Amino acid sequence: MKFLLINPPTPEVISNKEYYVPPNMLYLAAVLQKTGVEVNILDLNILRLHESQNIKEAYDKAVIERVSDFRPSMIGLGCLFSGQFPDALRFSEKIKDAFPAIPIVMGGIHATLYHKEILTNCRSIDWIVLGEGETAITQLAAMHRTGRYEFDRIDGFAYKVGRTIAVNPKRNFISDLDALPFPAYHLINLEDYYHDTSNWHNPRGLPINASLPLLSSRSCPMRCNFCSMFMVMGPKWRSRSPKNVVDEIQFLYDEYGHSHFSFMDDNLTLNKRNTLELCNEIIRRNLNIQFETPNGVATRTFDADVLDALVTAGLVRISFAIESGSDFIRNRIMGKHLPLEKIYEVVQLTKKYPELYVRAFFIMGLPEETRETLEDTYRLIEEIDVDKPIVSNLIPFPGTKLFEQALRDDLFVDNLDVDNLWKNPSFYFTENKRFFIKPYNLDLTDLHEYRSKFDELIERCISEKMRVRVG
Ligand code: B12
Repeated sequence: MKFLLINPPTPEVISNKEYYVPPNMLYLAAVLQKTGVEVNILDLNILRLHESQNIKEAYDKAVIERVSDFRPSMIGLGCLFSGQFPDALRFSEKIKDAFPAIPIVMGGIHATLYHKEILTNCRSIDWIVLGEGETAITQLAAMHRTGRYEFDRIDGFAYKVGRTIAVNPKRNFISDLDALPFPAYHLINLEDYYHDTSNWHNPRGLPINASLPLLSSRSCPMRCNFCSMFMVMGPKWRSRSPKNVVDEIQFLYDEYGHSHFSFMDDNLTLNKRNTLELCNEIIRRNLNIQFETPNGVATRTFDADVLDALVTAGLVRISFAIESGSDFIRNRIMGKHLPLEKIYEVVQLTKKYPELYVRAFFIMGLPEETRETLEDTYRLIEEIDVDKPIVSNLIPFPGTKLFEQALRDDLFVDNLDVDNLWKNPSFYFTENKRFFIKPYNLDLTDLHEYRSKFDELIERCISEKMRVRVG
C-alpha cells in the first residue's frame, strides 16, 4: 500500500514566503506509516521555479511526475486554506485523466466545509475526510488493503453513492493526543524549508534556519463569531501532555539541531497548569530554544506567572488576539469574554521583557461596527503601544455565525456569488484593500477611510527595533 500526500501551494497571501513545514501532511504521514503504509509527501510550496516557467504548468508537471514515479495506491490532497482549492482541484483532474484507477481523497477545512458541493461537482475527487483526519485516513488505507470498503464505518467521511452524496458526520475526535506519533519529519528534507532569517527577532542569538510548527493542543472552547476553526478540530479543547510536547521539541533539537519553534495551537494557554508545566519542562531540560505564537493567543488566559514562565522558557514573539478596542464589539458581538482592563494589564506585563516582540491582532469591519467602535480600536492601539499592531479587514468565513448573519441581512457587497464560494478563491484575498460586507451603519467609504487611518497608525507604531520581520 503506497500513499501519496500532496500539499497544494499556499496562496500568495504569505508575502514573505516563509513557508512552514505542513503539519497536516506530517501528521497524516506519521499515522499511515505506523500502520505499515509507504508514504510520500509532495509539498508544492517548496518547488523551485525558474522565473521563465509558467507556475501552474510547473506545479502540474511536478504532480504528474511524482505520481508516475511513486505509483501510489491512493492520493490525499490537503486544503488547509480555501485559497488552495483551485490548484488542488486542477491537480486532481490532471491525475484522474492520467491515472483513473487511483482514488483521490481530499481533507482540510475547505473540503470539510464544502464536501457536498465538491463531491457533487468534481468528478476527480472521490472522497472527502471531514475534520481531523488521522483516524479516517488509516481506516481508508486499511480498507484499501483488504479490498473491502465499508465507508459507512468511517466517522467524518463523505462519498458518492450513485448520484447522491453520503455523509457520515464527524462525531469522534482523538482524545489521547499523546498516542499520535510525532510528525513524520523524516519524510521531508527540512533544508527545503530554510529561508533567510537574518532579519528575524533573535534575542538569544541562536542559529535559525526556519521555525518548526508545534501543536500542543487542538481546538478551542471559545466560539468567536468570526472563527471557523472548530469545524475541523471539533468543539472540545484537547491537549497533549507537556512531557509529550517537550519530547517532540527535544527530538527536533537533538536530531535536527533546531532551536526555533512556532506554536500553532488554536488556544495555547487555555489551561494554566499545562502551560506552566510545559515551560518548566523546557527549562528543566535546559533546552536553549526560542519560540513564538504566530496565531493569536487568548489574552485573558495570561497573567504574570504565565508570561514569565513562557519568556523564561524561550518565548520571543507573541501575538495577542484582541480583535477590537470596543467592549461592545469584542465581547457582545464577537463573544471574546475579554475585559478592557485585562488587555491593559497583560500588555503592561509584557513591558517588563524588552526581548519580547509583541504583536496585537485586530479585525475591522464587523456588521455592527460604527465610527465610534473604530475610534475605540484606534485609541486602544495607540494606548497599548505594542511592537506591531496588525489590523485585518474582516472576511466572513463560510461556516461561521458571522457568515450566516451577513447572508441573512444581505450585507455582502458586489453581489458576492455565495453559491460558488466553494470554487472561487477570490473571496479570501483582501490584502486589506477589500471589504466583503457593509456594516449596518457605515458606508464602504467610511471603512476605507479608517483603513488608511489604521495603516498610518501601524506605520507609526512599529518600533524601529522591530522593523525587521515582514510577517
Ligand atoms: C497554522 C495556521 C496558519 C499558518 C500556516 C502554516 C502552514 N501550514 O502553512 C499561518 C500562520 C501562516 C497561517 C496564515 C493564515 N491563516 Co491560518 N491557520 C492556521 C491554523 C491555526 C492551524 C492549522 C494547522 O496546522 N493545524 C494543525 C493540522 C494538524 O490540522 P489541519 O491542517 O486542519 O489538518 C487536519 C485536518 O484538516 C485533516 N486534513 C488536512 N489535510 C488533509 C488531507 C487529507 C488527504 C486528509 C484525509 C485529511 C486532511 O487532517 C489533518 C490532521 O488531523 C488554522 C486553524 C485550524 N485549527 O485549522 C488557521 C486557518 C487555517 N487559517 C486561516 C486563515 C484565514 C489564515 C490567513 C488567511 C489569515 C490572514 N488573514 O492572514 C493567513 C494566510 C494563509 C494563506 N496564505 O492563505 C483560516 C482558514 C479559513 C479558510 N476557510 O480558508 C483558519 C481555519 C483559521 C480560522 N480562524 O478560521 N495560518
